Amino acid sequence: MTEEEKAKLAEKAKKILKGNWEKIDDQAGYTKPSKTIYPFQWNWDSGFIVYGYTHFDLEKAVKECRALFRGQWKNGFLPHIIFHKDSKNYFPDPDFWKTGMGEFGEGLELAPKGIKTSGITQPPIHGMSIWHIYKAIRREKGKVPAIKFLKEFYPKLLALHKYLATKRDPERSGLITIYHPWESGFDNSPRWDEALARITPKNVEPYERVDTKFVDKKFRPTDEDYDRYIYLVQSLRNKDYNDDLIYPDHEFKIKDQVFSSIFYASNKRLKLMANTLGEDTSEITEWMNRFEKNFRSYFYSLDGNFYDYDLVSKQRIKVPSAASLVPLITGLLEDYEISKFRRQIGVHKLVPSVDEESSIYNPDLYWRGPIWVNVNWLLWKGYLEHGLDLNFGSLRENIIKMVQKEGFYEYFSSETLEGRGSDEFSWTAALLLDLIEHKKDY
Ligand code: 9WN
Repeated sequence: MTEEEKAKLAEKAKKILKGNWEKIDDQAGYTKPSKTIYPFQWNWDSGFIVYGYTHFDLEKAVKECRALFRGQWKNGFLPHIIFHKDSKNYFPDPDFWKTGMGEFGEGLELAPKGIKTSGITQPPIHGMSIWHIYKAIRREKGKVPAIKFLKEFYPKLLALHKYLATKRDPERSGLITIYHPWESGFDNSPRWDEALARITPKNVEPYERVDTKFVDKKFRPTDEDYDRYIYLVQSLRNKDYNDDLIYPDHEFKIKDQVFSSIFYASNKRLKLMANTLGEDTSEITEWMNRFEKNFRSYFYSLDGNFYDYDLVSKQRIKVPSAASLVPLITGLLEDYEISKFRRQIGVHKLVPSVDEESSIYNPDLYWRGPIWVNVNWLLWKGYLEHGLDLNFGSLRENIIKMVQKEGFYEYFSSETLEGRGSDEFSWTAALLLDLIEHKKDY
């Protein structure tokens, strides 16, 4: 690809981010993942999106984080959606989540006042992304503004990590428990099939899906999936999103290897932030030690692959998927594991969300086979985390080529590479920019 072609592609990416931007006030704003199907601020999308802004509009990167953390709850929990503005184009909407209303109508104590949010979270990538923004501010504007930025966000991040390390890990394993497939970010991944099949949705309120108005139903989760998604939200809502009430008998409780690996990678940066600010690092070190001690005993199977661990069935979920490669992001893997991962890369030399040889693989269906840019970017980051070269495994080059040819889609058919889901998708644009303009984080 010529420099001129790269520049042209980068311009397109910036244009998409600008088009999906929503100003809130002079201090904050956010980027809708997509103009049509996802009209609010999403948690892990924002983490990916700010990587893009660091390459051309640092102020927006900061404003995006500010908007996101305005939705943070008093216990540190960071919701997966922040509904800054109204829109009829999404279900479940704030009226369904009812995070502002406790059982006795007094309002949920923990939820922030005056801002509507969902009641579940998403992979905590913000230690990574906030450290990345800090480095960019330091490079471009100097030490003083960079430290000011860290001082604003470090306490918020620490509160989020403390919440995860306690309420979502009462076992003190260093691995994080999710309550809902949406918390994984890999919604209808076959990783969750068995756990969902055990659940019989009861008393599901009548609801109407909106997603299928924008994207062909055959590329989205099924109605049976949605019934379970909604049932699980109702179960959490019935307990006022109170972890102490939820944890003992919630029906979907999984130690997610992607979520936990991202948590570890974020803790690495959180520790660097603490050192930079002269803060105590003992708690963060403890969370990292727990992960290092336990991630293999929970996730690593004798067949040589990493899998999620189901706390209800007390078994590893042996589904061959891209998630098994994401522990790369921790930087803790051995050389032989990295070479094994390379052999699992698909026909287009990009990693499909489910292994191509598996009987459940579907090249076009959402998280059940298509190629996602964020997942491949995470794996590329994982290579860098192990000190490998920027172009190792050609992932970087192949993601760029795919987007240049097919467009900035939400996901891509892993058979034909054709774009699927929403077009002008924000994280595809942002991560493409990051791949093109890459600068070292450390
Ligand atoms: C539910 C916004 C989000 C992503 C998720 C992706 C999809 C939502 C949905 O879109 O999930 O959170 O309605 O399908 O699976 O990873 O954060 O882009």
